[in-house]
Amino acid sequence: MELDLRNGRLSLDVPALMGVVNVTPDSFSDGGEHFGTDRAVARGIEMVGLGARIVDVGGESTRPGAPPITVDEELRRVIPVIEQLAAQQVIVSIDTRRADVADRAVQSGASIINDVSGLRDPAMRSVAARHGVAVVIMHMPIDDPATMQQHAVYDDVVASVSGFLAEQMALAREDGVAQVIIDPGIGFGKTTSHNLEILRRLDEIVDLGAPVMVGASRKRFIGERTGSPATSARMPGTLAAHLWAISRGARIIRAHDVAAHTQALGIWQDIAAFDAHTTIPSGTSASHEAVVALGTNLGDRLGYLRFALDELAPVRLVSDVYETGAVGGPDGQAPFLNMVAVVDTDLSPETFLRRLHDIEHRAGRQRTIHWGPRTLDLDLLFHDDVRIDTDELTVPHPRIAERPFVTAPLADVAPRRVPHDSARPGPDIVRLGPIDTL
Ligand code: HH2
Repeated sequence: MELDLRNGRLSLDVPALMGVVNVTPDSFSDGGEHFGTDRAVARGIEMVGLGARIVDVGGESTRPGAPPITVDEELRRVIPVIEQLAAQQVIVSIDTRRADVADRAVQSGASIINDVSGLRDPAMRSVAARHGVAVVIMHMPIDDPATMQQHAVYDDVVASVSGFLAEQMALAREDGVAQVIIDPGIGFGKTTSHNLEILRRLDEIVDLGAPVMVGASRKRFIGERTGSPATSARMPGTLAAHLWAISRGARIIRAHDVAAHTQALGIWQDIAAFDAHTTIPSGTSASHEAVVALGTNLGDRLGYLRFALDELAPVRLVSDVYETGAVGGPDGQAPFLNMVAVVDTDLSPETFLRRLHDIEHRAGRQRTIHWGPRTLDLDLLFHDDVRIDTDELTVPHPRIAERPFVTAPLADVAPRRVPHDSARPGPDIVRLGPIDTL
């Protein structure tokens, strides 16, 4: 499962974290913390560093009782933040109920529209269709946060929510919206019992077929069940709700506490990967996405590349092959062949790295001359979006931006991962074409 976004593909094979940046003075969860453009941008960038793959930017609080704001005020809050985050290759979603705000936000670089009113407004559907962006359709019983709690009355809350989401999905598709994410709207016009029931039966919403997003972060039902009124004290309950949701098939988690979620999801993932027969629900996979750079300048260079790709299988994507002048090392080295592969693996970054070394070894590489000629060099560029900096391993690979022989093939298979400050490829980098044609 993946989203095809304007700034690259976002795989949902591994559940994705969406970090929340409310550019508001009054949100129930983090009101005032990120108010002001600079603070909001800095928090968004920080969240990406901590493992968020999407940053959700909102300018209007949906808390019951929050004072309404004008479209101009909402634009003034969110647009500069979106522009600056998008300029740094961050995948941004705009959390708004207003088509005009969504339109401007997408023009400023947002690639997902998160509409808590569930795309009820036809103008919102037409903005999404016109720009070809993904949308989050969220359930709330009426499009009015001020009175939604008075409408928390259902015969069967899961049936009502699923029915609404199915209808809105159908309308969205009729109107040409390309990609839809669905969200049951935890806490929106729902009592504590409703929220618990929705989470318990989340698989019924997953069965609708679209990627499911869940946002239970710091919400009131957690405070109510745990007797911890302060929103900032609700993280443990939030993690429990979100891990439950993932094990029921949720693919996107909207959260304020990104570092804690990255750790929790990582461990969930590790456990799931160890025994694929027990904890992984159907329709999900334990796979990680590893991005590997390949290089060779000695002997049967194409043969070594083919050997490596066979060993790395299953390989999801391969770049073209590039011939590149040697950088560093002794003078007069032969040119390299370089490529980049995106690989599915259940292994942790450390174990995967050992596997790369083993493949290099079996390709006859002698680690004698530093930066000297080599039959096969395999570098781990990325492992999902984790960040590791130990003596043995640094991911993302620290020298990607300064190596055009890496960024040129990387752009073929994972353009969103190319650092924005990368050196430009020069004339000594020649695209030879797909490996099957060489
Ligand atoms: N929850 C909130 C806001 N937007 N969007 C989706 N798709 N799903 C959610 O569960 C969701 C959402 C409420 O949380 P927060 O943004 O922290 O508060 P506020 O609306 O007061 O700004």
